[in-house]
Amino acid sequence: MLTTDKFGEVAGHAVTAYTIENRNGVQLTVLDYGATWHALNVPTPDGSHQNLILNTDLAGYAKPDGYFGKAIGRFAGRIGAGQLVLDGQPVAVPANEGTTTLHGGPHGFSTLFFKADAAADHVTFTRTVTPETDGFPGTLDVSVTYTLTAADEVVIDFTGATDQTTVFNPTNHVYWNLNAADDTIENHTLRLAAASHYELEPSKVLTGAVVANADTPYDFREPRQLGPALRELQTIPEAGLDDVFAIDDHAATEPVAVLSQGQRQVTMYSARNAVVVFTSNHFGDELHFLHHQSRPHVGIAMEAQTSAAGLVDPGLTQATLAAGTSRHEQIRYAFTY
Ligand code: FUC
Repeated sequence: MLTTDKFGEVAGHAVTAYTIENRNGVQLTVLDYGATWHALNVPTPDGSHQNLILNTDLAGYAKPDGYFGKAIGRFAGRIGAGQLVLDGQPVAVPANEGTTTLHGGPHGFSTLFFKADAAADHVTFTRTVTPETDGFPGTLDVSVTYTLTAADEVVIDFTGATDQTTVFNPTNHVYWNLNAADDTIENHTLRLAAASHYELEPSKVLTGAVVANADTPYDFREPRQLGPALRELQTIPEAGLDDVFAIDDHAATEPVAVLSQGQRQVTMYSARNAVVVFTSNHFGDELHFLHHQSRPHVGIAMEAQTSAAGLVDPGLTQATLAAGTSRHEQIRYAFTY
């Protein structure tokens, strides 16, 4: 079942919210601004609903950081100055974090208005992103489809088709908080199919070095509570996780990440070779959420993507999309509540 509501206005553009409800009473709400995942309301034992993701209002979504529930592209994660090489040529792209291009730069997908095509169980957002739009080469036809299945899964399908060689490395920046009360994610348990992660420069671009996770706070190959791991990381400047995990080779039926708290669980499937895990480490009063007080570790983002390691090692999988080609990427989240 589909409901369409006026959500508000940003910079003179009307923003519409699309809510899909499945037969179990789960409600998925998405916005045409930033192709944003705004809410995942699950039924509670007392007959009401609870939202399992962090969300904000239009003023919050219009801020350049946070990326709450936003579609991210053309390139999820960080492209350091001079790192992008396409068809053997260095390509400059606009920076939005010092000299780094984060999450598609200042005019990435998260900032754009999309055309919506909504049905009973899915909403497709489409947009043509030109070099004039975001400063990346190639005119890219993008679609982002959110589907809520009867089996309680949210499936996000991204497609990109380009006329000139570019990059296509989309993700979604949803932050989870599965608690029934307003608490942090320190009581959540995480499993991550990753034997290693990438070393980062202080600017958080990759050095190219790979670090084994065994016997470190980064080892989530067996389910582990986040609180103790985050406490071990309080001595580093990030004071938590903001890391690029190298996902182990896995079958399509194998999840890349499992997050749980009590009987609530989110299981994430992706064919790609990296997940960035970010635990909202320095969140404070500058942010405003509809159902949570902003504070460190109020949410966890698990961003499935193609590793930025391809930018520093040409031998690794690249996010390149060749001229005249298209690609489909999918992230699937199965949940219990
Ligand atoms: C993640 C992080 C970044 C940033 C953003 C909001 O992708 O890697 O550091 O803070 O989220």
